[in-house]
Amino acid sequence: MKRLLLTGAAGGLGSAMRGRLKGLAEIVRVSDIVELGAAAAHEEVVVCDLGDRAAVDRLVEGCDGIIHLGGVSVEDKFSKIMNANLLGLYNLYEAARANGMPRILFASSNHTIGFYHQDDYLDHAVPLRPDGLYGVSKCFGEALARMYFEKFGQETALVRIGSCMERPKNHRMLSTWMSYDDFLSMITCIFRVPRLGCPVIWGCSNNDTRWWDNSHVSYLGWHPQDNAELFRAEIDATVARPQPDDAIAIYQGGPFVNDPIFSED
Ligand code: NAI
Ligand code: 15L
Repeated sequence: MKRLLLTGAAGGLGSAMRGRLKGLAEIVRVSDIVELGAAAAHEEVVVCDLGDRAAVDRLVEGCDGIIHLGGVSVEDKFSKIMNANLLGLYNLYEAARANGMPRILFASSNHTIGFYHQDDYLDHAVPLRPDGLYGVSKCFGEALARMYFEKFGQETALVRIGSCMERPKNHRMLSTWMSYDDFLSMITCIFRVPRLGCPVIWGCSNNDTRWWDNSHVSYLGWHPQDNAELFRAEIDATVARPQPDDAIAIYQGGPFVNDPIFSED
């Protein structure tokens, strides 16, 4: 691919993936609303607000693929979620439609289904059960992407990421964790498969206690290699196990189910 766009490049996941994308495209255009530091030799740096339609049009121009990580990533005021995750996503899809419909990886979230219990095993077709306004914004994103696929053929991978970080941090993440290496191999599969469509893909490693079934996307050829089980002894020794009646121990969305609706004041 000639030019790959990475949004949210200054964030936790974006900055971890930024340095790993070099082999995927000749040029990686990295973007965020905050400063991103100097561009590497293979990079272009663009600072812009996803809520700014004209800026997003310019951002997407000339890109052959998009990894869309930018946006509000936890529960927040509706106005903040609305700008980045609702308006921002609409702006991105309209820009893509005007610029040759580059394939998109949309960073959705397990918080689209956070009210399922941890003893539920989910496939891609289960009804949504978002655990807050943030989760609802990711449901909106999945629906928007699906509409652009049905209407225009715009391809998107709807990646419901569990917990993508260096290592799992608590007992829940022994099920939800996805390693950076596994995310990178997923990204590679998504941009290399001849026909992607618009599938939901569960974003977790090959964890012994995972809750999600990815058998419907075997055509991607993605085989996650890491397993959070390696960290169980360390987590048992260092992290207090939650009480059985605590949301963290009951719901797939963990603590997000307890978040309030934040006031605009
Ligand atoms: P993060 O909050 O660290 O990074 C998000 C980035 O988006 C930030 O750098 C922020 O400045 C940028 N951003 C926010 N509003 C913006 C706007 N209006 N215009 C342009 N950029 C804006 O989040 P993280 O952990 O890196 O996650 C990346 C993506 O993956 C997010 O969309 C998040 O919802 C999703 N995700 C991440 C998971 C994880 O385990 N890290 C789990 C599930 C989903
Ligand atoms: C998410 O959607 C968040 O963006 C991330 O910060 C983690 O909290 C993750 O889910 C999770 O559920 O662990």
